[in-house]
Amino acid sequence: MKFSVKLEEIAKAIEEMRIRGATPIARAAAEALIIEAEESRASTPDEFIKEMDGAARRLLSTRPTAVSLPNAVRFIMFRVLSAYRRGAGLEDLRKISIEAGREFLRRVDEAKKVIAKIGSKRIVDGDIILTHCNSSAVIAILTEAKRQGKDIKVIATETRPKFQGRLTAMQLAEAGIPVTLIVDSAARFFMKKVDKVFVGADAVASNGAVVNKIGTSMIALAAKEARVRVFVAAETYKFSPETIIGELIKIEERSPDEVVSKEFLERYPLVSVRNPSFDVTPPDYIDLIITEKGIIPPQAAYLIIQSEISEVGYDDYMRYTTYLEES
Ligand code: RUB
Repeated sequence: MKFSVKLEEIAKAIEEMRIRGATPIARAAAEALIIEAEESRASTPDEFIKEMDGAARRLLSTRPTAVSLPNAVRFIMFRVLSAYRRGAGLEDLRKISIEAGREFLRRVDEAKKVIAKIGSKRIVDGDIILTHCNSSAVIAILTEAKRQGKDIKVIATETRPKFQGRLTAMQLAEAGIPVTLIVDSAARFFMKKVDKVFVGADAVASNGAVVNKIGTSMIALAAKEARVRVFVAAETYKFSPETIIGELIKIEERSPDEVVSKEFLERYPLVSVRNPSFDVTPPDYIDLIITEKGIIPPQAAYLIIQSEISEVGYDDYMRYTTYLEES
């Protein structure tokens, strides 16, 4: 498969989590495809499509759970392949790829602003908010609430094993928001003091189930027990179209080295480590999902997916989905 060194660098950065979080991953994928199109040396439409296709497949192979990644790739490749099928020439295909990539990035940035505005309305003066992992959508909501002059406090879980909660604590502190960092297993201990839980999403299924950092479902369970409302911030490009035809979202399992050292495992061969990176929170444990199209109950996730698909037409959308799955 032929694609540029730059694209390989971006793919590696996603794999190794130097670029992480559903939105940054989607942005990086769109940027990588723009660069691939800009710098392509292909001399025919066939060669160009082959190169873009190789690039798309490499990006898709990096991390399996964040649906924002296939949705970003699909947004761009769907438009390029449709033009190719209509007989577009090389320069047109290049232009269409770049423009589609830029359009996706514009939508991502716009969605973040709208979500920050809509989500911040759900926060009132004095709220204590618990969050898990590091979601750029949640950070945007909390910093917007702070900008509006609301006096809020945040409890952030450290998020083992990669400690993304430290990033959250740093980013919120820089925005002037007081943060208490806790170990993940202290979430239920503190839940009595919490007014609202805000988390991000890597994927939203058509039944409203939310896939997010491992531990999210336990936090949602503790929140339900304590009658604390759970809000999920999820741009519409995190909704999974495949789930309407019964596909399950793949949960990434990462290396045991993130949990214990190789030496430890060598010393104790009877010990094994499991390291799933995400879990599924059922819709019953989620109060509302905040999207850039408005706030919805999780049960309305199907409608969001349907409206995304109807923008390009169901048949074409699904045809391209199948095409990607064959990769
Ligand atoms: C990140 C994570 C985040 C979502 C949403 O996991 O679970 O909550 O991706 O993030 P990881 P955002 O660190 O393994 O990528 O709101 O920025 O899209």
